[in-house]
Amino acid sequence: MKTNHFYTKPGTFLALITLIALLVSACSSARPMAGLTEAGGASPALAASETEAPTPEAAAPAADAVNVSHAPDDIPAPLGDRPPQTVRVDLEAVEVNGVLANGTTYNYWTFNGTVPGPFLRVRVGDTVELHLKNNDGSTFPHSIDLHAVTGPGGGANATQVSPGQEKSFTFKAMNPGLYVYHCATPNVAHHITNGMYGLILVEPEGGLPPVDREFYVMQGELYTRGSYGQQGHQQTDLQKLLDEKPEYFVFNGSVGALTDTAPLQAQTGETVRIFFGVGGPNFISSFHVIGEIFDRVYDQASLTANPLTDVQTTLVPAGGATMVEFTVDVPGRYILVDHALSRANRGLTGYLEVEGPENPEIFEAHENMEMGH
Ligand SMILES: [Cu+2]
Repeated sequence: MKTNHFYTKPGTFLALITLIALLVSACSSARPMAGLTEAGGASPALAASETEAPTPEAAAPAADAVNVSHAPDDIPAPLGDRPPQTVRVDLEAVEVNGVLANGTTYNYWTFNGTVPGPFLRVRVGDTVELHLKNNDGSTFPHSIDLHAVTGPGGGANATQVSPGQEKSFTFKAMNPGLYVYHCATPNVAHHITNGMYGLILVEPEGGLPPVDREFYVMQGELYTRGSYGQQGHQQTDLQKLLDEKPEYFVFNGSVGALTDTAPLQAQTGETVRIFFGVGGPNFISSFHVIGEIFDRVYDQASLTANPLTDVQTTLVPAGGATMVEFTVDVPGRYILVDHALSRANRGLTGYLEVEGPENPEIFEAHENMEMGH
């Protein structure tokens, strides 16, 4: 395993505890697909999520489970300095069995099959024609509320759409910023925890300052009947959802999405921008990158206020976002966490892997002698 660059100040008890917690988490986050292809039958209890029927033991992992996690580097290119225009956005609500963790599957509800949904990118002044289709294989109606919308329900009223149907509405992007969108069909918390959230960036006039790398990361939590790590196909536990007692916390939809499947990657000397949002539905994030300092935090995802500078950890509310920027100077593995670190033991870790020449002027580990006993 690579050397972990955790804290530059050695020897504190807190750092040691953090190290142990993260190592445990990192070791448990591997998620090979083996075992997921042996289960018989398709989609056991696909539509049972809204029922109260008890399932004392989880069914076998869903044989058709796919990777639903959105790749963190899958972002549309910056818009540049273009004038406002009319933009058509097509989204589709899709209910799909996905891999939640190693040997554990879950019936996700998604926009376009991924968690989070597509990263939408428009500019201030654009007129957005939003079409929401509900896949004809769906069991439930779905909808969309974009926080970038000025209008009733953020679009939710106009888009309550039954399986196999499509609805649409038009809005003008009035305010630049980075906004959460989510399904807003009751029970809304249930639709969000199942994966129906994403981010829409409304670029300010002239666009954002150029950076070398942009990443898309969202945090959410899941409420399964089985406890964290239990194998098999997991149902939603609506009582745990109501009680706000999640079993899983995840970046981009699943355990291991940003560690084993698709870690963030950069080269030394590059500037990195992370679009970070919290789908939730319930928990705020104390977003932190271990071993880095945010050079700039666009607090509350406000792109028109001056950014905060030199920030260690930033609060992101449920249904909120932030944009952070920093330069990576030293090669190694940097770990994305919510600094409420118990959550790292419930799946909430991501890696930023930085490659390039060592930079001993900024960081250098010493070759210490082993202490004999
Ligand atoms: Cu929905």
